[in-house]
Amino acid sequence: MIWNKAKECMSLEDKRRMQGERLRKLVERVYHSTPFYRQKMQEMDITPDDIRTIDDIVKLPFTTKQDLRDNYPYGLFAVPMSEIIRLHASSGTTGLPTVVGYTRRDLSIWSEMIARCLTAYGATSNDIFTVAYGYGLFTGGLGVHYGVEYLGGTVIPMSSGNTAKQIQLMHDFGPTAIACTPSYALYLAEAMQKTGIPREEFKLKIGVFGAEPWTDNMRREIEAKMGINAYNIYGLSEVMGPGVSHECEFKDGSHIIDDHFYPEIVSPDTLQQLPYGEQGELVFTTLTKEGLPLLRYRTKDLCTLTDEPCRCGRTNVRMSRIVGRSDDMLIIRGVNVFPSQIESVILEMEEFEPHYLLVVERINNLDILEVQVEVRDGFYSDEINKMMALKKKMGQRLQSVLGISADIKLVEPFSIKRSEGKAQRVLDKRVFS
Ligand code: DLL
Repeated sequence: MIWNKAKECMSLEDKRRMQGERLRKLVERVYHSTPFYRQKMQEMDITPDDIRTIDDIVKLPFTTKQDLRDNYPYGLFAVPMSEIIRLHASSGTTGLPTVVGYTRRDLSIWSEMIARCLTAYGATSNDIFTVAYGYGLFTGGLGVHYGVEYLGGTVIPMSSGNTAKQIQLMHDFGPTAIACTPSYALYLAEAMQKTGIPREEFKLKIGVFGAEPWTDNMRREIEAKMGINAYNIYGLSEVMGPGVSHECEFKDGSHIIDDHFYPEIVSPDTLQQLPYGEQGELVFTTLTKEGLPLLRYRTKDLCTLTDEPCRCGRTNVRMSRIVGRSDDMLIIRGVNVFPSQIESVILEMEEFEPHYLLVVERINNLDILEVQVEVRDGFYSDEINKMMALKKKMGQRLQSVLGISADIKLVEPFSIKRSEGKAQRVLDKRVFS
């Protein structure tokens, strides 16, 4: 089934014409409503008149997370706050979050996007969804929630965590679909097995998994353990949230909702646009967004694109799985974490040396972050109580900055290997490809 055949199966010619028209209107709009873009375009000596077709997009400036941070919180919003009806946020490198705002129309488009995704996974209004993405500032919970309602399905707004209760309600309420991060799905699957309840007593058949990188091996494992069909959903808060792209029944790349988000692949080094098929950094222009429209937003996600037709009949451009990032952002239990956030916590506490190592592992399908940090001479002690207190202090501070817990390992001064070149501060032992 296809939710919006008119848009999802458009001829490439019609699509490009429509994208060109939408781009022209968008550029006109941001030029007049957002001083940031007007100034950038003036610096590049271009005006909205220079944008005629979608191919002219290469003339436009890029936008980065840093730009959003420099204009924190609302500087890039293109409408008055009276028109913004929802805010979300995602973490930033300095602890300042990236704030995104939505108008009523933005939210309605977002819900329709999710309805398109869920339909591509084979879901209908008869399905009951348990949404175990976090609710709150993170876009996962509420984004999928309203999409399920838009589809006409039933939503169980579980949010993340509390695994025992998740399993009990999955058993009692009989959801047919689950939305959460793939690593949590694996964790849940094993916890479900441990309860000893026979699998037939659960009605789950569809999984809506994303917010972090995962592999086909993980997919097979989740599918086998839960007895479901697992689908990829991709998105990022700056661009909208979950639903920017989704798989279909053929699971052969993810269809980008490209009537709303125009994708490009660029070289992270030269920023030149690359042809389809080549791997590079994914860049999106939000063709229709009102609250926070973005020109050529650099996602830092590395992948390839293709416009080969898909067997499902959809004609939109498809993206491969994300194979890595062009910056150092880690995604731990679905939460974006920059090593620099951890570094700034370490630097602001006098008890620690600025020498640390972050070790990320996946144990029993759960991401574990270990922060090894050197205790400053004079603060290092043989007394276990003192060390425990120090560990707790650091743990609480990190939890409040990152929003996730970390295992703290206090080490003696000079025990972390010093580097002669670029310091290696992160050891990510997880395998994504
Ligand atoms: O993670 C939005 C989302 C929620 C997507 C629920 C899917 C499901 P952010 O917190 O802004 O937004 O993080 C965005 O997460 O740039 C990717 O690096 C990564 N990411 C998201 N989905 C996938 C995926 C949400 N399916 C960042 N595969 C993005 C790989 C993903 N990476």
